[in-house]
Formats: sequence, structure tokens, C-alpha cells
Amino acid sequence: MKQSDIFNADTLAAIEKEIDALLTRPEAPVAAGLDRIYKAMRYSALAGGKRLRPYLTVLAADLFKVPREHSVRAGAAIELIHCYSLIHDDLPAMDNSDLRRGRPTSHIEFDDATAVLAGDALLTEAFHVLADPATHPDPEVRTKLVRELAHAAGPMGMVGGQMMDILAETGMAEAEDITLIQSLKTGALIAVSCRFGGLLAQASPAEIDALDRYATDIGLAFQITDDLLDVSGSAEQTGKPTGQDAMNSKPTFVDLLGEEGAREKAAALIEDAKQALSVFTPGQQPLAGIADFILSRQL
Ligand code: GRG
Repeated sequence: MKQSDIFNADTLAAIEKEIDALLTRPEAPVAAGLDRIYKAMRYSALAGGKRLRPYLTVLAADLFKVPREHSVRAGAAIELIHCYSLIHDDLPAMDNSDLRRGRPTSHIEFDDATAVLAGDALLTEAFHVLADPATHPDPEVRTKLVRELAHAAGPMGMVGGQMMDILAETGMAEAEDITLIQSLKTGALIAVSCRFGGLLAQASPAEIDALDRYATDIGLAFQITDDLLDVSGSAEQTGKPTGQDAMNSKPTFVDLLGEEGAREKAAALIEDAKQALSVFTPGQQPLAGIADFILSRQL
């Protein structure tokens, strides 16, 4: 299944336009350093990518008819955090990768210091965007968005998962450990992307829980398909080096369950994710489509 079969081109264009606008350098003051930091932020954040996380925010918010101007902006803030994590993950001190989204990584194109700063700037800018009244008129809603994203991206979320992943070694991890690592490293940001739809709408706790269950399932399935692509995909297809998990001795579901078992687990998670959406009948089809895309994705 191709991304263009499932993702709406106008929605993707609106997300792209928002990220571009958010990363436009204010004209003053004139300084080469400011030109360089914006250039590096834009290089990584406007370099393609599936835009899965903001797309999920928009679709989850659509369930409650949240104005697109709010959901696109809130989703774009999450994408800035995602782009920061990719820049830092590719650094020599972490995965030491030279290819991302089919292009040289930030530290190769610029240098290590610029890549660190570009990541830092994308991270901090995300919260600047969320705290702005343009994201939502109600300050309580904005505070919840900031709090939930900080939690998902921080030590009990993506950063904590990345630290666990760095310490983990193949052969030492059980299914439970791998699930915890992946649910923090990759799953937390995917989960908050969906929860944002409910938070923007001030939806009920039951509705937010249903979004959370859907997101937790697709997040884990997403990581399993990422591991499968690392084993059987190519750099031309994925835009990043493959075979990295084995090279870095990273424990994955493919090690634990084999390729077939990992595919079966991903399929079961996707079925459960679609079940979780039943509370949103009849509006759940677009989110169900994303779940199917995750299972069959080739990039
Ligand atoms: C450095 C704090 C810090 C965290 C890094 C997200 C992450 C944690 C590392 C990325 C490494 C990786 C390959 C993780 C597996 C799943 C994943 C997040 C893949 C990349 O996301 P996609 O496929 O990428 O959505 P695009 O380019 O489409 O946005």
C-alpha cells in the first residue's frame, strides 16, 4: 500500500505549509548565526517524511470537528519534536547515520554542533508554538497540550526510551523489555499525536482513552514494521540505512519472534487498534485506514 493511497494530499499540503511558516526566520536582527540555525532546522524539518504524527492529530481532531487551523498547528508542533529526535538520533554519539529521508543527515550536511543546536531549536520551538493562543484560544487546553507533549517527549517518554535502547543489547531483552522500550521511544509520541485530537476538542476521558488504545496499538505495530523494514527493506525504499539494528546489536521483535511471528503480532495489534475506534462509529474510517497503512507500509 502506498502512502498516497491513504493520506489526503490537501491535508498533507496544509501540514507542510504550516511547518514551513513556523520555521520562517524573522527578518531582524541580521546575523549569520541566525541564518544558519534556521537553515539547519528547515533542512531537516522540510525534507520529506511521512508526516504520520501531525496527520494523526488532524484525523483524531476531525472526529470532534476541531477547526483544522488548530489541529494542523498542534500536529506541526509534534512533527518539530519528531524531527529533532531524528537529528539527534543520527549523530555520531548515537546511531552515527549519514542518510535520513534520502539525504545526508544534519551533521554531515552542516557539522555536529549545528546539528545539536538545530535539534535543540526544533524541540524548544515546538513548545513556543503550543503555548501561542493561535494553537487554541483556551489557556487550559494549551497548558494540557504542553504538559502532555513534554511528558511524551521527556524522560518518561521518548528520551527515556532512547536511553533504555542505548543500554539494551540483543539476547538480553525479553518481550516485556522490548515492548517498554518501544512504547516509550516511538510509541509515546504517536500516542500523544492522537490524544491531541481529543485534548483540542476537550473530549471526554472515555473518548481520549479510546484514542490512546488505538494509538498504543498502532505505535507498537509501527515499530514492528520499522524493524521488519530494517531487516528486509532497502535504503532506496526507506531513505535511511537498513541493517542498523543487527549492526548495533539492538533487540527487536524480529529477533524475538522471527519475521513471520513479528508480522502476525503487528497484524493482531492493528486489528485491536481498529476495535478501539468503534466508539467513534461512523467517523472512524480515516483512522482505520492509517492503521492498515502502518501494517503494509514500505517506507
Ligand atoms: C534522540 C531523544 C532522541 C530520541 C530518538 C525517534 C527516535 C528516538 C529515534 C529514531 C530512530 C528510529 C529509526 C526509530 C524507529 C521508529 C521511528 C521513529 C522511525 C522514524 O519515523 P518515521 O518513519 O520517519 O515516521 P519519517 O521520516 O517518515 O518522519
